[in-house]
Amino acid sequence: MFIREQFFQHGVVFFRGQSLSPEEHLQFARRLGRINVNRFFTAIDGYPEIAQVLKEKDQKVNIGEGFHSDHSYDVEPALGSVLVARELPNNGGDTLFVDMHKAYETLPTKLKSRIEQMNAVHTSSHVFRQVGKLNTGTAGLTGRLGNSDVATQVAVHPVVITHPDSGRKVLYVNPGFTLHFEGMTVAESRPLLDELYNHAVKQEHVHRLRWNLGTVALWDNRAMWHCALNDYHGQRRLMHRVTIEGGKLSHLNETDQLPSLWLAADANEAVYNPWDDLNTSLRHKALSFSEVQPSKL
Ligand SMILES: O=C(O)CCC(=O)C(=O)O
Ligand SMILES: [Fe+2]
Repeated sequence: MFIREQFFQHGVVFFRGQSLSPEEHLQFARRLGRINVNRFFTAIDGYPEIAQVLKEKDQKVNIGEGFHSDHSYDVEPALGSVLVARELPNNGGDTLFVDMHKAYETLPTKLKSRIEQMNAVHTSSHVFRQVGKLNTGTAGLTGRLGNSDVATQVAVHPVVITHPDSGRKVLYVNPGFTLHFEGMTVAESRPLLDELYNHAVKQEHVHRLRWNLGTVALWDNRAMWHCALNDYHGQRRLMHRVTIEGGKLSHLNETDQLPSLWLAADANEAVYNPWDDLNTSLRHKALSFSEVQPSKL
């Protein structure tokens, strides 16, 4: 289908002025693959396959404020998601997308060859196990994210993947879920990860989506990062998300080795913080550049 081609070419596709019912939302997503039921997100009433992405008026924390690729901690990361805007603040609440195919393409040749054979370890625990701790009443994530006890996923993926559908090379590390390079500690991995992340958020790789009611975004998790701006305190924002199952990105996770054995000695102390210096500066850098409009159908 035409949309599929555009989707794999651009990594993200936006549709304006839609009025999808929850059933139509699911039907559209099913055209691209099987539905993934998210372990951590609260579902909307009556639709276990539709995750609610919500920030209430009196809440300060939103979902997805740091740049990330959903599900990179899975051995078979999700293909992508279809997000529908149901209730929006009067201003703010945009979503940024970073084209990781372009980020790879524009890396200096020396850096490309340095990372070509490297692998990276991705986990869910350093992100979602904290949700319990953040559940400090309405200001936290109570009722929105849960199940922190099943945040045990560990996966190792090549730093440069060949995209299973487009066949193009993509830089596949992200500030949310990538913990360290294989064979290096979290601390040792920091400088190179930071260098790659700072390169990724350059002007020519960033798209900014200003939502309207009924806007639908379809993004490819293997080819894009995204980040939900949290600049609308005091207003409600409600999105519905349907996620589509993906597949393996390499043969790396097929060994008999227990996933936990990939983990570096300092992996358990790692705690994700979307407001730390790195994540804050990546957002600022991307924002100062983000007037580039995404391709539209
Ligand atoms: O609310 C958004 O714009 C995106 C939030 C997010 O990270 C997600 O739905 O995966
Ligand atoms: Fe996300």
